[in-house]
Amino acid sequence: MLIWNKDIECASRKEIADIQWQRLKKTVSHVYENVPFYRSRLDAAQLQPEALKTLDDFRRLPFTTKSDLRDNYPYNFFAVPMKKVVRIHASSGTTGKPTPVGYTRADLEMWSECMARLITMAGGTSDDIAQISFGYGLFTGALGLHNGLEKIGAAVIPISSGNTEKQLLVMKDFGATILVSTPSYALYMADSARQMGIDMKNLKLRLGLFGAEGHTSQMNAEIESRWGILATENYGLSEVVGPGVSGECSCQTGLHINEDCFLPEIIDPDTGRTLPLGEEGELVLTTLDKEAFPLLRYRTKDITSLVEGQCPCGRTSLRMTKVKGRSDDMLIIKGVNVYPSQVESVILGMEHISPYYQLVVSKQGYVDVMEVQVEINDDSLMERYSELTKVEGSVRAKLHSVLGLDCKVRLREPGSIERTAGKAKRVIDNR
Ligand code: DLL
Repeated sequence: MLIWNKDIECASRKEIADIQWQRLKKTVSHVYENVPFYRSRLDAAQLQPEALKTLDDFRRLPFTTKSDLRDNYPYNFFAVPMKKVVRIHASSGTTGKPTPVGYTRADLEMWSECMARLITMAGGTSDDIAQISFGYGLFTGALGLHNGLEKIGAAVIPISSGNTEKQLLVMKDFGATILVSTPSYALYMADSARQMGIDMKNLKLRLGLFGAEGHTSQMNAEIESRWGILATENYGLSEVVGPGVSGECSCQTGLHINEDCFLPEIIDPDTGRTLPLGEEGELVLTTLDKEAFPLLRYRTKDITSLVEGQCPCGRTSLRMTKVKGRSDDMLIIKGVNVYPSQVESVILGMEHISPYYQLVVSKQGYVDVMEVQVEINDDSLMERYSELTKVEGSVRAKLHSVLGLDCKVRLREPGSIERTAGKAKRVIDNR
């Protein structure tokens, strides 16, 4: 199995901690000198750079949140003069203004190094032809993978997202071996391929590099079986770098974190208290090797846990488990906490149900009500009322037994839930 950067990816825990400590000191001095926001925060906490004595002291640093970035819109978090910035992306905020993030030439090099490691660990090589079906633009997904794939010597097809028929034609005729997209778009493309009568056996596709949204292992298995490929996932966020924070190797034992560049920790999202290794909570990341847009203890809002121990692939890095959801996507229905991913794991693989779903949340009086809308996979069922009732009942019963929650279920016709070429919208909140 190929390893892109063995010295780092297979380093001992002590070696990694030493690198992290050296880089942390540098980062804290850099932001103290160049970002007024951090200078005043660190002064207020009496944490001038020289106050940090060991790596563990990073837990005393103040958190950074999305709203801090918004308050400093557009460029007050940039730690270098614009003269040194060579790229600007922005986070895909669904509301309000996008948050710009900047990269120096060295940042772009670090980013593609991180991507090269993740692509190689998933099994990508210079023999591959990679179709990038993420939207190019302010979104970091497309160019992040693009640069990493070129770095390892793969041939990149920068087709961007949308126009699914053309995607499939190009995939077949150009002989793409790797697909880069969101998992939900990969699923939709597989459906479209079936409708177009494309036989997957005539495609050369062998590997998926999926990311930018959460999906359950059940959904991953569904994508793997429809395409007949190995589907791996990678994780990241624009504020911290874009894709490149972590990714799965072909053993699929969790997402290896590029720990020499991103220092991870898990906190209790309510109290901010650091949680022990293995416990589930909010991922917080400190960048260790960024010039233009360094961040201290950035609260990602993503819920996951950290796993240590050597992976069968030989890498020694901490891994994160699949992201369960975002803390702000968690619904509280009749006092029960529900993540969309839990609903996904319940409905995936159920008879007559296709893997498309949406949760519609509304208020009835003072109570939050959740309707789970799922698509049936067989048109003819729509005419058989008694069978429909049976299917609906079994979905409701399964949701009840797994989530401990009685929710409304609405069966929808095949193809009626919106498909997207980007990130799927799982929750419609009408409250
Ligand atoms: O989605 C960066 C990215 C692009 C990662 C392509 C991987 C592949 P943003 O648009 O800023 O950046 O959105 C970041 O997306 O905080 C997570 O909530 C979610 N996310 C990204 N990757 C995963 C993943 C990119 N593998 C936000 N699993 C993050 C679950 C993910 N959620």
